[in-house]
Amino acid sequence: MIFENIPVIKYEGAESKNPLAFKFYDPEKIVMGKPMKEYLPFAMAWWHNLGAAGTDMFGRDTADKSFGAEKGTMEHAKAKVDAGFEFMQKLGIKYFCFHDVDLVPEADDINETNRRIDELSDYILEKMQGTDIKCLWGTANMFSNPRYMNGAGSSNSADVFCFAAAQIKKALDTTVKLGGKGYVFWGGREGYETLLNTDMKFEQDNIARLMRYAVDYGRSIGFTGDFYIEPKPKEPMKHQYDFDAATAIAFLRQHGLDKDFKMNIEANHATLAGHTFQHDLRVSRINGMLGSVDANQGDYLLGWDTDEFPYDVYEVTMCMYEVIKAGGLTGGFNFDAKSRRPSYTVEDMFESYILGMDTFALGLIKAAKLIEDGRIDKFVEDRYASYKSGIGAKIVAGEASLAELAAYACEMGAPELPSSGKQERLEGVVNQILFA
Ligand code: XLS
Ligand code: CA
Ligand code: CA
Repeated sequence: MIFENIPVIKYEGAESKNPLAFKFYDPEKIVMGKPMKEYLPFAMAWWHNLGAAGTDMFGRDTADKSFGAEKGTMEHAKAKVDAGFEFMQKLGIKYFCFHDVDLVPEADDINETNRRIDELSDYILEKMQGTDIKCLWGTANMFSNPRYMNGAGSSNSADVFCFAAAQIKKALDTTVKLGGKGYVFWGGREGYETLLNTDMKFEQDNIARLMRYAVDYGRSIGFTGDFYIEPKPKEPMKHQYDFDAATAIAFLRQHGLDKDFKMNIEANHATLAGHTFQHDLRVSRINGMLGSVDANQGDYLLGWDTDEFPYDVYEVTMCMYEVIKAGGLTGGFNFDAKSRRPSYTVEDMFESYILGMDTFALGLIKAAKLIEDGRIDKFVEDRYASYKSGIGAKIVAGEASLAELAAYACEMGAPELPSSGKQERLEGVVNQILFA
């Protein structure tokens, strides 16, 4: 046992003051006809939970994530597996997500890296037996190594493009081996620093080519899950091509990739794009492209990707509203989040996940209430009532002509003002649902 002093985390209810207990996440509790755990397929992010130890631009690690082994060795890679499985089992988490190089230390030669990945994924498979833990999605890290300084699919170097292909192939093989439901492309460095040296069209076409090669290969080895784009507007690049959900969806359609891909929406990325989390979820949902969620939050005072554990119940309620309306996720909720640097203890690892899971449980309960209450949905429905009959119905049916609409308007003189948006009333309804 690695986390000897940590018990199995149980639901104790809203009155509990035990930091190592759930206050709201009650996996069997029925919400809108289904147990909570079915609405909330949580996943552990290998890189943050088992890797990130607090290093930032100004200082080194604060947390000890050695798990009793020497970092950079295969023993350490295996210790991370042991720690990860004990962690997930104690919290009742059923999924994990990984990058290739989160699993094993990258070697100088890719053949050796691949051998290590095989050895480690065998070990993970062994660990999976007798548990109901599975892989949610895998991905390849095509942004950390200096070779990717100009991106992977968008690199000016064809050799780097091929290296990326090799990493994707192995990450896909491993995802399939671990029964993964999805495969993620996060843009990483697929963007540019200056247009003075950039052929934007060529780079975007090449990213699509890399994705097409990946889809064809994935399908050929029996991968039936979804590929995901995870939009992000900037960081590390000044401008990233997968700016937001709308941009990524248009890109997929332009390149004929929209049948194989969906969105993996990360809260902190949506807000970096100048949207709310709910906005990017809504854009994905109404386009039938909402696949999975990277569950975290940003800081409204900071302009970068802080990957904080979500505590904002308002934001998460709106997320769950979109998820329920979408009929659930085919993917899950991956906590792409890290404890703050001064929260460096083992207890903090668990308390961070408890916070995130409780926040999503609350969000689910409140979103269900919002829908059952019906006032918001009814208001939106009624707001467009003028399109239900008369000239409005004709417009929607596509049976009018511009000349006919113009004649209608000229006869009318001037339209009345549209009905009030009642924003403040609706905001009050949400507060009432959240706090009454
Ligand atoms: C970085 C991204 C990354 C992806 C997976 O900002 O969130 O961690 O989720 O490559
Ligand atoms: Ca992410
Ligand atoms: Ca992020």
